[in-house]
Amino acid sequence: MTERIVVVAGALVRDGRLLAARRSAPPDLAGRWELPGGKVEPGETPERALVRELREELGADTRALERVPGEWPLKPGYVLVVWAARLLPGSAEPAPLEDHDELRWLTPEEIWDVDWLDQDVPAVKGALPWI
Ligand code: 9L3
Ligand code: MG
Repeated sequence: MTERIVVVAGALVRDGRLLAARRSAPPDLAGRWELPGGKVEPGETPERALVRELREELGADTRALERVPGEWPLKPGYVLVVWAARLLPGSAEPAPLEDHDELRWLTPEEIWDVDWLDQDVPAVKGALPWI
């Protein structure tokens, strides 16, 4: 049986800006930018996985709003899906606590100023209508 691991990432939007996170690990991905997130665990919904991952990685409390249509292949056996998300009122300001070393809130004009991971490029394009 072929296992298919779903990686969920968040298009976290605030005041017309999209949060981009620069990876600090693993070495082959370090320095590249992504929509933050991670693997969905067995028995977990993608929405819950996203909220958990953004809490772990950014220290922020978020809500998954809507699935961004599409899915994008990562390494073999892994697929990327994206949800639009927002910060909950009273959440701490997102910070690069784990796996990232810099965050940027990008305006639509700045979206392509950062070096996105290859697989995140189509995912970010898909998320543009939410910004
Ligand atoms: N990945 C790619 N784009 C993303 C995310 C969140 C993850 N926006 C890739 C990087 C790793 C794998 O998926 O190869 C698992 O991600 P993580 O658990 O290391 O964040
Ligand atoms: Mg992650």
